[in-house]
Amino acid sequence: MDALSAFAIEGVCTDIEPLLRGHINQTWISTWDHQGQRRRYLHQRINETVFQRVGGLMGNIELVTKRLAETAHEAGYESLTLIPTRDGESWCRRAGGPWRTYDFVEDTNVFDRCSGPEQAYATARIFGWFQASLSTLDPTNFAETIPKFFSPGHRWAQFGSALLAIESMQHDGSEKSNGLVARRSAALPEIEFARSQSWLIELFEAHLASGEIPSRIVHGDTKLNNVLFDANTGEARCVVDLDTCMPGFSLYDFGDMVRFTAATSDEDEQDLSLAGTSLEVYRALAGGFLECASDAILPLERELLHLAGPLVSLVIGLRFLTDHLQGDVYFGVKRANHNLDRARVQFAQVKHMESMRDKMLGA
Ligand code: GN1
Ligand code: MG
Repeated sequence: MDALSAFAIEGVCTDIEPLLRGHINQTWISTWDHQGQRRRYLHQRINETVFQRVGGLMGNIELVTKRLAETAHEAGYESLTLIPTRDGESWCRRAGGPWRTYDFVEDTNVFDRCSGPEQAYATARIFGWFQASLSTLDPTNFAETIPKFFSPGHRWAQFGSALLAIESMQHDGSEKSNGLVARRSAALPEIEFARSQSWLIELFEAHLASGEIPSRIVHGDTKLNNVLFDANTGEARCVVDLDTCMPGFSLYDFGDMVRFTAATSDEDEQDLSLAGTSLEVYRALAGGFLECASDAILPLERELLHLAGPLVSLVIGLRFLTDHLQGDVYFGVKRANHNLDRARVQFAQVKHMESMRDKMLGA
């Protein structure tokens, strides 16, 4: 792989293997031998359809990794280290697109499902530390690499546009149009459910528009599997996937953590009787996050904490549903109706959280 030679790595490359994770970028791990020492690196080809401003994206990551390197040691964590190119840049363009390289963090485990409150607490603490560390950075120095990425109103508008597009292609008779019309008919219950939840979008939009919920640098993808846990001690060690670090709002990070880590099923589970949210895990997440990020949380945000999980499940569910209605143009899919299945799980979580709102409020 020609791209690897662009990075300032010493030694001889002895192995390259793909790492099949994530919905967006392509990742490989390489092994190098340098004077008898073995070292590994993580290389990513950045998806330019999703990240159209790679310079801005990598500029954000440079700011974030620099700041985290200053605070990680004292907090007992590690941060990701970018390996520069031989020209001293943080990324390069080679055949096939833009590339970057990180030092590989050895001896860690990644989990797609949370083992219980203890692991949830550790996850919330590391993401809380992450956010508190970045809270002193000026959001105006960061690029918005995917426009309106965190805006609930924008996600709502994209959903509406997908429905309108299907409406307008209804009678053109092409195979593609017929397929999308059929998708809409089959997804009517989900479309109706989404509409019934518009109040949640409006509530957050109003607070964001008035500035009562401030703009902050967030992680933007606080899934449990974006935390590396030490293989020996089981402790949370390092936050990865810095692609969506950009101006957003604190409660998005908390809500995304609830959406994924407190989920009682896989994100693409087809048996909806398994989908839902664990109250016990939710409580552990709220406790850990408030302990570590509290300096960065305003009283209003504290008041809205219990609605952050439902909001982000709804927004991500809308994104999956919108992608399904557009013919799977954004998220990678591995089977028919994959995005619809994902949307259903998110909406089941919204429903479940709605049914235990009082308990979440008291957490
Ligand atoms: C995408 O590719 P991955 O798994 O890191 C998406 C997130 C979603 C997530 C849902 C840039 O993240 O916003 O929450 O899927 N990333 C982007 O699993 O859209
Ligand atoms: Mg991600």
